[in-house]
Amino acid sequence: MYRLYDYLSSGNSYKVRLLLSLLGISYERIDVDIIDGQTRTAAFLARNPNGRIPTLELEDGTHLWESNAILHYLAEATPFLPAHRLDRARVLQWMFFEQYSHEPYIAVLRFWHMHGPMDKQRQAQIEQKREGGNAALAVMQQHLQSHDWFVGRRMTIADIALYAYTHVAGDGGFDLGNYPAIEQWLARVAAQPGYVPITAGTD
Ligand SMILES: N[C@@H](CCC(=O)N[C@@H](CS)C(=O)NCC(=O)O)C(=O)O
Repeated sequence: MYRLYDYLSSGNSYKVRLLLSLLGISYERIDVDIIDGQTRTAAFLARNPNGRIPTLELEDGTHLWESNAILHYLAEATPFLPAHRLDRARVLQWMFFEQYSHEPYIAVLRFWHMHGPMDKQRQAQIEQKREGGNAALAVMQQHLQSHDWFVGRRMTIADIALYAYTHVAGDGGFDLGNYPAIEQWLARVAAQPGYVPITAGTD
């Protein structure tokens, strides 16, 4: 059975929980308190030298980390990863976009709002984070005005990667009311059989 090193409010971890649930795969969830530094212990660093969740322990005891790499691994040979070469590359395109142009703004602002402290150094970066996040949301809005999904005609791991922090962007002060096509896409994702909310683990 897979073992997921996890933290419930983490969107990166939620990507993995959501795909496992959509695929109907059961797993063991190990809670790692990222606020308490549990990702930086020697025992955890032996599993992931980068000291972050999500980290997935495979059935042979080896570990895989980086949320989007884990999604790619789990989605192999399922409808969540297209077979066609260009579609697969487009899935990666949106997943790289998520990590470089979306998550560093939207997830980081959410984390600062939720966990503080909002010190002077963070205050100085808020506007730049807000601009970056809104730029990413505008790119998504533009795509979703003429497409139901990010790649092809069904939900893929590109949608899961982008859904995780977009649906809770309001926690970081973003107004999704400015992005109606995104709101409609969020509802499509939430209507999928097997969908679980971000706060739902297996325990
Ligand atoms: N690029 C990584 C980011 C992972 C990440 O930033 N994880 C955070 C929680 S969302 C974490 O483990 N933070 C604890 C720490 O840095 O010690 C991924 O997509 O998995």
